[in-house]
Amino acid sequence: MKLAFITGITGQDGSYLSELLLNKDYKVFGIVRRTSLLYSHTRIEHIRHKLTLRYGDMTDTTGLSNFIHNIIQTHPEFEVFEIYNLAAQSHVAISFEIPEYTNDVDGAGVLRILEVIRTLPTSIKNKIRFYQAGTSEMFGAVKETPQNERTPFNPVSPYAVAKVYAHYITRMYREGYGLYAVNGILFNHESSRRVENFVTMKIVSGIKNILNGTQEYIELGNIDSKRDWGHAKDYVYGMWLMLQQPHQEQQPPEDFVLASGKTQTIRTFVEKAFAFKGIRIEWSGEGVDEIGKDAVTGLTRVKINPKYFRPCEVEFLLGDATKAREKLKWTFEYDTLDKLIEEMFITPPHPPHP
Ligand code: NAP
Ligand code: G4F
Repeated sequence: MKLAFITGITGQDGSYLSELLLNKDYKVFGIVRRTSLLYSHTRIEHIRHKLTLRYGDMTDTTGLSNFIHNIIQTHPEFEVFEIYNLAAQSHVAISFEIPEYTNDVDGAGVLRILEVIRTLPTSIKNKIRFYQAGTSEMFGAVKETPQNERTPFNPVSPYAVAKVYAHYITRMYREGYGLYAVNGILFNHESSRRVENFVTMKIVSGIKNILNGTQEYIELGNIDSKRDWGHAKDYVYGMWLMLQQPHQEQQPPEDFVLASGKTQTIRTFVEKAFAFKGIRIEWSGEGVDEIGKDAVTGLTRVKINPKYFRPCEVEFLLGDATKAREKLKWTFEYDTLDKLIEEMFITPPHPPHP
């Protein structure tokens, strides 16, 4: 029996990873947070009946520990138990507003899980594999281009600083205690399941609203930063591959970058997304006064609003995933921004319920 526990199971990546693992015959467990709304798990509603969910929170050691122990005790015959730590306050701009909470969840939360694993009996611990959801944001004000597994980190947000802590504590538990614990360093990945406060979905839904007459224009912050975008479905496959590396004492598992190897500005994303709906955007003005107009109608469709600027910005990201391609044989289906944009437009945000 193969077991998997996913923190962050209700998130974009958690939903795709759950689908992948269920298709591979894993028994999948996850924690969900208690909220005042009864049902806010729209991304996993279609597979909910196949999942074992329990309330939990990355800030609550007891709950995490009880759940992990309970899974092990009720499945004594398990062959392998993979733990994917995807839970995070994952919004960079919001991390400047709630830095302490972000640190607690994204940084200390990882340590809480690692400690639970470390203190298990050796015979059990040896069958556990741990994945930590690291991020290209850790490269921050980048020190070299493209960024790979050897590029030094230079984080510039509370989110990224917490993730750097998570990266090193995961590595330390691997090197110091021999845990099978790996860091994925994943560049931006999006999908039709992305929420609208990330820039890609904000643009896609803004365009949909403009076309149905409920919105006049999209307000954005820095449109000249560059991102290396892929599709979440391809990236969760890479996470799974990272936990399938051979495990020998002399050869501990390794960390991997997942990236598309292409970088584009937010401005290009805007132009391509409008172009997908047959609208050409013409830019005029400068700085906060810059606007994007529909080249045919002359109507303003994009404005700059400084409220979306960040105290520190990651201006440029471009990943080099050579190691993952060569060692893990990782491949990705969504190899152009156009394909990604098309998927974001045409697929309904919530998978149909059974
Ligand atoms: P997401 O959609 O924001 O999902 C985050 C998940 O974490 C949600 O399930 C959320 O639960 C959960 N969560 C948040 N705070 C929690 C807490 N205190 N306790 C327990 N669960 C909590 O993020 P994603 O895009 O799927 O990303 C998954 C992971 O990869 C994150 O760690 C993110 O930082 C990292 N990452 C993402 C990208 C990317 O481009 N998407 C790139 C690199 C790394 P609720 O549904 O209750 O909010
Ligand atoms: O879509 P974003 O908010 O994503 P960001 O900051 O790159 O973070 C995402 O990718 C990381 C991997 O590198 C993950 F670790 C993280 O969890 C998350 O998934 O912003 C992208 C860019 C930024 O430069 C931002 O300043 O778009 C710029 N931007 C311009 N206007 C905007 C907006 N971002 C948002 N969210 N909203 C705007 O209105």
